[in-house]
Amino acid sequence: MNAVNPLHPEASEEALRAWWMPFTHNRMFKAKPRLIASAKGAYFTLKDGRRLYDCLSGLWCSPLGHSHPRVVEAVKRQLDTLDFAPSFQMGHEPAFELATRITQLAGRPKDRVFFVNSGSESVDTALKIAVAYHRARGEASRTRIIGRERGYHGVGMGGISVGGIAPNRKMFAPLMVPGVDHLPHTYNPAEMAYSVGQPAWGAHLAEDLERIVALHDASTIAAVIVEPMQGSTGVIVPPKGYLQRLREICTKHGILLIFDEVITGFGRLGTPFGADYFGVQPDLTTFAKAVNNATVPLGGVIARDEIYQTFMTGPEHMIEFFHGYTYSAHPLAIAAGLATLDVMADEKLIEKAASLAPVLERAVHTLRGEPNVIDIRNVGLAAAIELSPVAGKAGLKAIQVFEKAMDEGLLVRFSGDILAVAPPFISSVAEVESMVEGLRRALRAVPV
Ligand code: PXG
Ligand code: PLP
Repeated sequence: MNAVNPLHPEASEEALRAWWMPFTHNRMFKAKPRLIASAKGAYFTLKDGRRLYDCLSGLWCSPLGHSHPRVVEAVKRQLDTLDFAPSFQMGHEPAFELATRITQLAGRPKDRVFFVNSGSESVDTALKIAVAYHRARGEASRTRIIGRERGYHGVGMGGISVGGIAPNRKMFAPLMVPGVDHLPHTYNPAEMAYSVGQPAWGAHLAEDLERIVALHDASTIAAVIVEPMQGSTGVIVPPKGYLQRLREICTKHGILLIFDEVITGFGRLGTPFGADYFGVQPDLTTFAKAVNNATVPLGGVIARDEIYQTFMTGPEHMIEFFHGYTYSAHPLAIAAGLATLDVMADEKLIEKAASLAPVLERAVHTLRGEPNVIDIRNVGLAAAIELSPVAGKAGLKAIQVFEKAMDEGLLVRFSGDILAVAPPFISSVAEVESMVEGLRRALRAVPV
């Protein structure tokens, strides 16, 4: 039972037994663990001493790099002042300040922010706001939510219901929210493989929303939820004009448009939000991850003022929205958020992401023609490389490249047979370029 791992003699099977790890091949991992000891800037240091460039900014969440001194300092200071504050019927000032700063960054200073602790909670919260909003307006029949194939909206019951990734859904069918339908995803390799940035083909796929509205009737539909760019499924970039068309159809039928900006929020596309990049404004925005560089869990929902005002009716002694989490607006998470937004502004990191985006774009598309590569996609400071699968063993090819990339000093992300990269904004041009060269060597090291 207590087999000793030669790389990590301390990591006996027994020592690794108890933690049931999330979204991980637990048995493979525990047979050959990869243990992170520390992180600084754009690099992780493993327990065995190896140093890895953090190609995905953690899990898309640490654009400032790890342990940014100003974020660390802010959290330490907060810890000495106020470690926890109840947010039910009490409040602490920094949370109000961060909410204001987020609405300013979003260019929607009248909007309101509801704080939660993760992207999954932000999605479930947004869905509840959408359904309750229509009910408060006297349109209680609007309950249906439209998600999208290949969408990832976290792992809450609402999120998996509107999400479109089969393995995340199939085991949990009886737990899913009823009354959900899905738009088709927009990926079509025959029409868009190797597109540089947004594909030119595919705006017409938004017309499927009209078909769904015709099927169910607009009076039954509360909201449409989409990621502006589908991140988790492997950087599927919306076709030019597609999101504009979704917006038009939603407006026409009184349907709320929710952008899930858990990945695209706070600079990943080189603009504050994906909404800014694509020039389309939603009614509700979910965010998490980069809002506070992931130093302490934090997420939230940005709501148009009109949505908030719709709840502010009824007797004043009544709670307007029966929802919230023990840790909503946790002081440590809020402190990290304020410091993160300060650093982003002072170090012009969103502009930095915008300036690195063409560097990544140019470099990553040079991988076309390398072994196993069947598509390359990019937008902002994010890219995906899709690999041809090993026959009958989906996902294996990506694991092989992932391991070779580790030998090259790179921690990349894979999901299915797709590799994803989204480097920290603090990266240099040389780091982004050498990441791609390391990936090239990793690709060449794996048999076709
Ligand atoms: N919505 C979107 C659009 C996301 O990308 C969530 C909701 C859920 O957030 P939480 O904080 O509950 O995990 C996400 C999370 C990956 C990867 O490798 C992506 C996510 C999480 C972990 C890994 O692509 N997205
Ligand atoms: N379960 C129980 C028994 C609880 O008392 C609470 C919160 O009070 C929860 C779940 C929800 O926890 P959280 O507010 O951290 O989401």
